[in-house]
This record gives sequence, structure tokens and C-alpha cells, in this order.
Amino acid sequence: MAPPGDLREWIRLLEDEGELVRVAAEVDPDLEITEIVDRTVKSGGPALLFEHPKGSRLPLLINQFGTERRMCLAFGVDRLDDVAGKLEDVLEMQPPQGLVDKVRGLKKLKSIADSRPRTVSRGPCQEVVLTGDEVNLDLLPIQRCWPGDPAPFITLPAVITKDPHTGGRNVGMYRMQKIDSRSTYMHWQIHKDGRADYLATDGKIPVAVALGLDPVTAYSASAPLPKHIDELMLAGFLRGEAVEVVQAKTVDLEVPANAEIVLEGTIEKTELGMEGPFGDHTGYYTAAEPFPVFRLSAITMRRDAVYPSIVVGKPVQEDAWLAKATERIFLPAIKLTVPEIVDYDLPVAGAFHNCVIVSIRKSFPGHAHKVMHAIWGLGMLSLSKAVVVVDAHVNVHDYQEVFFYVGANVDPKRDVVIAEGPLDHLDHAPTLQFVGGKIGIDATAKSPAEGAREWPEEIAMSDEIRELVDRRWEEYGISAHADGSVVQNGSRRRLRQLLRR
Ligand SMILES: Cc1cc2nc3c(=O)[nH]c(=O)nc-3n(C[C@H](O)[C@H](O)[C@H](O)COP(=O)(O)O)c2cc1C
Ligand SMILES: [Mn+2]
Repeated sequence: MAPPGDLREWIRLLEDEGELVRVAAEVDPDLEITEIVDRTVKSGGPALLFEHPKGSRLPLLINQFGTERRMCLAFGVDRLDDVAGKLEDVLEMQPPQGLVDKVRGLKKLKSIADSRPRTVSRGPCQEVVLTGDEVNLDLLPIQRCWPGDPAPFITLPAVITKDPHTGGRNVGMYRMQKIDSRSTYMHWQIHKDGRADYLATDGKIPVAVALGLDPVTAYSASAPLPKHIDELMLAGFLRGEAVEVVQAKTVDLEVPANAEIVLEGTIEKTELGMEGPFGDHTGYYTAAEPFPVFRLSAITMRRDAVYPSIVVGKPVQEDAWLAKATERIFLPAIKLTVPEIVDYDLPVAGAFHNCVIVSIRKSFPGHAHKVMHAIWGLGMLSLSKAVVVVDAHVNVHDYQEVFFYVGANVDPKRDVVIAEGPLDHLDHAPTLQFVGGKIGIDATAKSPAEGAREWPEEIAMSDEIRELVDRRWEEYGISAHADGSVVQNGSRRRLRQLLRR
């Protein structure tokens, strides 16, 4: 099924799939929604449409991305790896061999060309246009998420800027703390493209913020693309349909025509204020720091607009699935530069930037070290604090298995690399903000060329005996299943799960 075309289609799909609950009771966007959503996300519950957020006439949609199933529905796939497959197909294009290959190649090229945003003259996002004195952020049910947050924060925005030199567009998801009814802070962190656009300006930079997008376009704002690639192009490619954009009313920028709400305005290079603290996805409050001020010149909206929101905090939260989508979608691009990588996993509990587990096809001494350094040199993965390298056959998503090899295969003196480099803007642990230590753990099998003794053989039963036991299993009359799960109180539970407890 094609991904939804706008937020309304998405809400309908969620409802049809039994994935959305409408909350009719009046609920306060000040903290109350967070507590409800926290409980809902942690129990794998549905998306929530708060129809009567206190103090606003706009409904608030939250937890739209909160499970793997909803994330797959958003992309119109069965597994998130299928999204990656589509990208891999294009990235691995070879010069065509015969005619069939040429036609196939042209189709792929066309799919890329068709991904470019298409300018249209009118868009539903401008059904209502508020300028001058009518501009008023109090209209929106902006959440204050955690008790230590000093103000409400817009948490699911797609922030659009243009590089002042190249004119190239950037779309990024950067939270926005409400200052008053006509201004917010713009929390673009030090490594981010929106901030680079802002730093490149001499005076002020026009900014547009799209709220309430189709889920793939909303996701793409969070995708760590190289700076020169327009996130709306990725959205068009992943949707299989170009994102339509319309000229904004008061700034020289184009905005997604299907947005529920658009905030337009400017940021002066020299106007800064103390943003935060904010209950962040690290699980801690990020301390207040200076960030630029966004001054609104217009709010445009659809009639009956829906306001989208998300809560971040101690994992697991809704953003885990946005990040998992990125992990899966970017694997083909990573393999393009580091082809020995088989798979990788960024544990949700590690708040993503804290830990990367990577499996490799090891083919020379020191290979695991090469891959650690490659990761520390690769886009936003460069901010990872810990890298664990395992052999190709290890399932990186099975932390039990990974832990086994970290325990069994590591001589800490020989196999641990301590390095230094850039760290996540929000990481509070390093002595200095932005830079600090990194740890690499080589949990692959080692050869004498790497200073190891003769490496022992791993225990495994022979295929012959395994097949024999499979065949005869029923005959033994043991109350466990042949696949290793155990019957316990009438329920089957994988032995692995039992071991984990
Ligand atoms: C819910 C959510 C909130 C985010 N908030 C911020 C933020 O406040 N500041 C920031 O720099 N990045 C934030 N990010 C991460 C960026 O969106 C991400 O790094 C993205 O790649 C930025 O776009 P850019 O690469 O074009 O700069 C957030 C991501 C998510 C999913
Ligand atoms: Mn970008």
C-alpha cells in the first residue's frame, strides 16, 4: 500500500487499522498528556488523538510512530528493512549490461528524478492565513512535557531553511521552546544543517516550520542526510510520490502544501536567548544554553487543523521508532562506504548515540579496528560513544548473543580501543561539552597475527544429529518444543527470553 498522502489520510488509516484512539475528555497539554503518552508508549499502545486539549481548539495527535507496526504502516511496508531495500536498489546501480538492464536502470533513474519536490500554486496549508496582529502561538496546544521544562515546546516540527550561498534546502526536526505568542527559540544543535545555514547568513535567515505532515515527510525531517541532500527529496523517493510545495506567504521559502500548520518567520543571527532546560531523549534535563530566537511573521493553517506532538524522555519513547527507521534505512548507504559491514544495531536503551553494535565480514588483522574508526568518521554515527564489533554470523539485534561474544572473545588489554572525538551535543557525561572519549570493543575472533593464541573452535552440534533430533522429537515425549522454546504454565516462551530474566 502507498504511504499516506497527508496527516488526515494517515489518521484515517490508523483508525481503520485499530491503531488510534480518540480521547474526547479535556486533557491538559501541560504535563498531563506526557504522563498519559508515557504509559501508552511503554505498553505498546495506540496513537492518541486528543480532541479537546485544554486551552486550544486544535486537536493534538501523538504516538503516531510509537510501534514498529505503525512505523511500517507509515512507510507502506511489512518490515522496515523493505524501505532500505528500495534505497539499496538505487545505490547499488551498476552500468547497465543489456537492454533489459538499461530499461530497468532508466526506471530507477526516473524514480529518483520524480522524487524532487513539485511546486504547486495553492496548498491546503494556506486555507487560513494569519499575519500581523493575528499571529498567535497561543492558538496551538503546545505541550509542556516535563516538570522541569520552563515553557511549552513544539516537539515535532519540520524546520525549513535555505543555504544562503547555494540556495539548497534543508529540513530538520529541531524542538522550539515557546517564548511568547509570537516567538520561540530554535534548538538546532552544533552538528546540524539548519544551524550551518543560520551561521552562513550575514543578517537574518528566513525560516518556515511545517507541522502535521504525512508520516514519511515528517520522518524525513529527522533523517541525518548529508547537508547537500534535500530531505523532501528523500521523502518523495520513499513515498513514491513527489512532495508538493507551495510558496510561503511572508518568507522566500517553499513549504509542504499538505501541512496542517505552517509557521513563517525569521531568525536574526545575533539574537540569542537561554533555551531550556528540557527533559530530553537522553533521559536527563538538558541544561539551558544560548540558542537563536525565531520571530513569527505568519501562521497558515488548514481549516480544522490538527497539531502533531511527540514526547521524548527516558527510553523507550515514541522517537525510538523514528530512530530505528533511520537505523534500517541508512544501512545500505553505510554498506556503500564500508562494505564489510553486515548489519548494525543502535540499542534504544543506549539513547542511540551511546552505543553501536556492528557485525563485519572480517578478512584481515585489525579489521575490527578499521571499522570502529570508519564509524567514528561516518556522518552522525561519528558521535557514537561505544562501538562493539562482532563477526558476521552474530545477530547484532540479539543483545544476549552480543554479550556472549563480548565476554568470550575479548582480552580487554588487547581488544579495547580508547579514542577521542566529537560527541553528541546533549551528552552530559564528558568533561568537555562536544568532545571526549570513545570506546571500541573488538569482540571478533582473533588470529595469531593479532597477538592471540590459537583460537579455539566454537561448539556447535552437527547438522546430521540436529536433523535426527528434529525428526524424532515427538518420540522423546519431552514437554519442550524442538525449536528451543519451553512449555511453561501452558505458555510457550523462547528459552532465550527465559535466559534474559
Ligand atoms: C523528536 C525529535 C526531536 C529532535 N529534536 C532535536 C533538536 O531539538 N535539536 C537538534 O539539533 N536535533 C533534534 N533532533 C534530531 C534531528 O532532527 C536530526 O539530527 C536531523 O538529522 C537534523 O536534520 P539535519 O541533518 O538536516 O540538521 C530531533 C529528532 C527527533 C526525532
Ligand atoms: Mn539536512
